[in-house]
Amino acid sequence: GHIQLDPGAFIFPGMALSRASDLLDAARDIVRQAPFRHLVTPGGHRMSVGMTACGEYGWTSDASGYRYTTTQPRNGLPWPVLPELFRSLVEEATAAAGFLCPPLQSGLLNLYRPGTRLSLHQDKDEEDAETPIVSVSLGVAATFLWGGLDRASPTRRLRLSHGDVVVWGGPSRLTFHGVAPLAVSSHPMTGDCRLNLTFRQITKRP
Ligand code: MD5
Ligand code: FE
Repeated sequence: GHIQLDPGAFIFPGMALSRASDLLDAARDIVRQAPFRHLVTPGGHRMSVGMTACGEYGWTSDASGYRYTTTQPRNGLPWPVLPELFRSLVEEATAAAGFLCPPLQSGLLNLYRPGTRLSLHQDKDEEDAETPIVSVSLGVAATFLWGGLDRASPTRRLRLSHGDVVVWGGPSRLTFHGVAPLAVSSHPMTGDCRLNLTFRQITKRP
């Protein structure tokens, strides 16, 4: 079963559950090659989310702005390879949502600890404003904020739990969204953390 949030936006509760431990192993392997870091926004704020990436492109932020890079800013090396396990899950999820699977050019890993939050934003640093993004939630459950196409639109609060997969594309691709501060809680696979994986196409013509 699935929950439709809006046209083109779906939650698939538990879709990744049976693969969670393999997904976490693959994520740990990526983090060994490209450790989490706290990026600074162009406005000078240190983000509370720990971030890293895999695949052809990784998302970076600093004083000069937000952008995708093909190398890790800290050492100039390519981002770690995007694991096949991630690809197959994304293919399954996009098909279930009725989308064609986009060329997967980036996997972003977001680490939440107690109190970590992500303020309301649009994902608009990708060149195509319609291709779907897929996200996988692992570990401690979070309250997800789902707004509309204007920053001032009312927001719905939704729970994203371990193993839940979200797909949003088409008319919902530029919806404002965020994550409320993570509660102090514990999960057998991640301790007090939540790990969120998001998968994206970055360039229009890869
Ligand atoms: C996260 N990540 O949980 C969040 C939300 C990001 C980002 O926003 O840009 O890395 S991912 C889950 C998500 C995003 C957009 C829409 C919906 C879910 N949704 O329709 O429920 O780290
Ligand atoms: Fe986002």
